[in-house]
Amino acid sequence: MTAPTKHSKLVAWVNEIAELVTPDKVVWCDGSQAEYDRMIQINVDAGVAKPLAKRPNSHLYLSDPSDVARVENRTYIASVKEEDAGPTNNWIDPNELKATMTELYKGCMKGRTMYVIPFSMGPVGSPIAKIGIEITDSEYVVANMHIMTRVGTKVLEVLGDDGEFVPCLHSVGKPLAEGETDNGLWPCAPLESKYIAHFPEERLIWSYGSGYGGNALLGKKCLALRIASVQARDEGWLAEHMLILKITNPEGKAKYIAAAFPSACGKTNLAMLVPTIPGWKVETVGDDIAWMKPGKDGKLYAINPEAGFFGVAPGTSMESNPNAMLSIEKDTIFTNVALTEDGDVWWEDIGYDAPGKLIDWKGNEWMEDKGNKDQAPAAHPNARFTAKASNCPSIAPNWEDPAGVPIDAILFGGRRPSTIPLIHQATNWNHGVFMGSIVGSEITAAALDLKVGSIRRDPFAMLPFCGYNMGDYFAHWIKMGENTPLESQPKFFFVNWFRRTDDGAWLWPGYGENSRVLKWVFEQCDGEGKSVETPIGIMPTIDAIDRPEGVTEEDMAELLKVDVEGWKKEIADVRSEHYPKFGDKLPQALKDELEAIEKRLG
Ligand code: O2Y
Ligand code: MN
Repeated sequence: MTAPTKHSKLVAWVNEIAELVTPDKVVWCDGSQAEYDRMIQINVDAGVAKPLAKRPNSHLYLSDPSDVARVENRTYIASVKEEDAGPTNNWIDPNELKATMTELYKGCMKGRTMYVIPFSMGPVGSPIAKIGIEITDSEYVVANMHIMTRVGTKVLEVLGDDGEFVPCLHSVGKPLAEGETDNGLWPCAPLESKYIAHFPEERLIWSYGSGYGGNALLGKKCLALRIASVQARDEGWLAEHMLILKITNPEGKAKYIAAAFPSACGKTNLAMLVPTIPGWKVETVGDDIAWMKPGKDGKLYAINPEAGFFGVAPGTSMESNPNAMLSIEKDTIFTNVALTEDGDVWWEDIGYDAPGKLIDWKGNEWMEDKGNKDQAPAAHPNARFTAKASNCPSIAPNWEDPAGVPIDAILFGGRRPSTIPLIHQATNWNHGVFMGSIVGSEITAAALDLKVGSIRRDPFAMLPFCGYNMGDYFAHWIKMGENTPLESQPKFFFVNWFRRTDDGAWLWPGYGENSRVLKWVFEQCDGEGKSVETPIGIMPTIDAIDRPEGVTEEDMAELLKVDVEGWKKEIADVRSEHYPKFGDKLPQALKDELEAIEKRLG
């Protein structure tokens, strides 16, 4: 196929890769519906995808049991200097890694088609958007990229003859012999030859051996976070693991909130929240990634670089997230959920019992056995839906505004059963950066490296996604504050929906009731909330947030208490365990914040 572009650098790269990976043919993707349908049909014919009778234009894929999630221990930041990857990333010398991977790539697309996917992260042509070109041998990846990004000819038009793009090379690492097909099996390579590699100085991504999610849809975590975070540092903006939501009060005044939470804290649920407070509206701009750039007025303007949701299915129900459930009624790719006899999907905590005999994510027959607490789940815990943002009933009408939306507030949060109150606010930008730097969730089940009850710190929820030294990343955040006029700065908050009583019961109902907390955030942005200064920051007065049903005055007092002893332990942990990891890269401004809060706690 001749290249549909005169971009000589792009054409040369595509030819160079084709020579290395020796596919049977090369196809340039145009982003059309016909192309999407073709990709799915190829997979259906090969037995790796099933049409779902109950959901129009929707399909089920079951992956190989070894290829079910991002592989952090096979993910590398191959910066020229090891120090630039920092203490929180895996590093291999880039020349060594390229040599290893080049050997793996040799002939790896034999028997397959090599697809060239031009894609835009962000509305095509937006001044905040970036263009990537993904080469892949996976039809599943092409179809998912159609949903998650903007793909095709229009992207090549914006790229022109010499525009900048991020080359993203992907292979499942499973060449086919003459006449061989996938024959119902998800193609991938064994764990020890999987590599998810980032070359930050070259703005280059190489992925080998996995066909799943963040390992293979290279626009998402690889480009929009790891490589973009490096671009953002160099160009003076922010690439963040944050949802973006629009909240409108009963008078019709709107504000925009970005929020960072570690995995499994309900980011997608918050982005699609249905408020319980009358007259208030929440709309979705994005559920996972925010790119924020200073506008002419000094404010940060954010776009969601993605065009879809790659959401976790288990736990998603009409109760926890009705907007997500409605988004996936059609045009959806499901991965590793269970299949019902009548051609629908099912997963744990979908809100109703399994309707009879299922096929589980491993392809075996499965009957729900409620008496058996040890029954293996029907859906893999990291099973996913890939759904178009435009199919989401709560999508904000301006979610694709190329100029972005002005950010009024930034939230951080984690799963913290004790100590951290329902909400507190930073007194200034640097205090906000301090809050972001200590984000984490409590370990509730034995993990390899951490004991139950300890805090797994995940600064800014960027631990697996920062493409450079996290100490330098903190410094970049501090610098962004210095460059943002005080009156244009967003307000920073720390929220915690996950407080429990001593008996383990939830103190706060969460979900739609979180709108009560967002209302206080809204009011604080206007300087109208009822608040009080405390040693840990600004907090709501006891009557500032309306109590939902079931939350007593005592519960509220507990939720808004400053647990001085707990905080002293928290801060001691930051001083002795967390901050030392960053050595002399830790900015002085954060050392100052640490000292200041220590002093305030007495
Ligand atoms: O396991 C994967 O490959 C997906 S990870 C993911 C997907 C969507 C949004 N966020 C995440 C994440 O790990 O933060
Ligand atoms: Mn995420």
